[in-house]
Amino acid sequence: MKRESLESRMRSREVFHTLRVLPGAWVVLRMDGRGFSHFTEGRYEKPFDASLHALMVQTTRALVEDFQALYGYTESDELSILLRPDAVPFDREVEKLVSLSAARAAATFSVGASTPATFDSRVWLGASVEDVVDYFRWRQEDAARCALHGWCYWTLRKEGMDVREATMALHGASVEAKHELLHARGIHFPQLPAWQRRGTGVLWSWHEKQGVDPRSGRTVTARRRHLHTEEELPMKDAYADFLRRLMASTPLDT
Ligand SMILES: Nc1nc2c(ncn2[C@@H]2O[C@H](COP(=O)(O)OP(=O)(O)OP(=O)(O)O)[C@@H](O)[C@H]2O)c(=O)[nH]1
Ligand SMILES: [Mg+2]
Repeated sequence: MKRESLESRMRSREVFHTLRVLPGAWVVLRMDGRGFSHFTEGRYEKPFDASLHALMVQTTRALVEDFQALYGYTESDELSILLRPDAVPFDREVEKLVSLSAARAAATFSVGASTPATFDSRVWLGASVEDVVDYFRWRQEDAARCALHGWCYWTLRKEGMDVREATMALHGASVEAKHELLHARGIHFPQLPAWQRRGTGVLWSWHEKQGVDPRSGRTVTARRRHLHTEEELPMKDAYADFLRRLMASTPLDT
């Protein structure tokens, strides 16, 4: 009797454990590297480093696989995975979703980088396909804005400006002025790698595989699913269409 009451009293303090994401909602989990402004210092090329990007892609692929997500997207030190409303694991428990996604991101990244790194994770809920389209367009716009700013800032820093001078020089500068700043130095922003300006997608793709049926000895064709990394994502309206097509696909297509 005493044991039971201790058990239930202690369990009752797990106040967030019953919290679940809404049934029927699209779920995005977004993970972000903790303190990466500092972590990347002296380790990775500024403003962009292909090896850091490769690690983020590897981490995104691991999350898409682990959570059987419909889509993964990464830019800078963050990644998002999209879960279908009817395919949210862990019985939609918020604590499980955020803790296990952050843990998986940190574990995958850290093993790849051979040094400990941590990620936070949060839940975003979408009520409709168009909500989800807006979410991913928002993250892609963030990627584009940060890439342009980062390129300008580090170009000025590498020319000898200190933090304050570079920050002041870019304060209030328009998008056109930033493009011009880079152009004057021979950097054509639209020609920089797409992953830097648009981010990178991870999605499932089907291929056919020929094999021999051991019982009949006949050649058979089987459909196999593999993860595809899309380094040349479309932008704006074309990206919205790409996302709508993805969400309209049946689980068998993806
Ligand atoms: N050197 C380098 N840094 C990068 C690269 N990609 C992202 N970063 C850095 O990662 C940081 C990401 O920004 P935030 O997530 O806002 O900052 P943070 O320091 O991680 O802070 P919290 O996320 O709040 O913990 C920025 O400072 C970027 O400069 C890269 O390819 N190379
Ligand atoms: Mg971060």
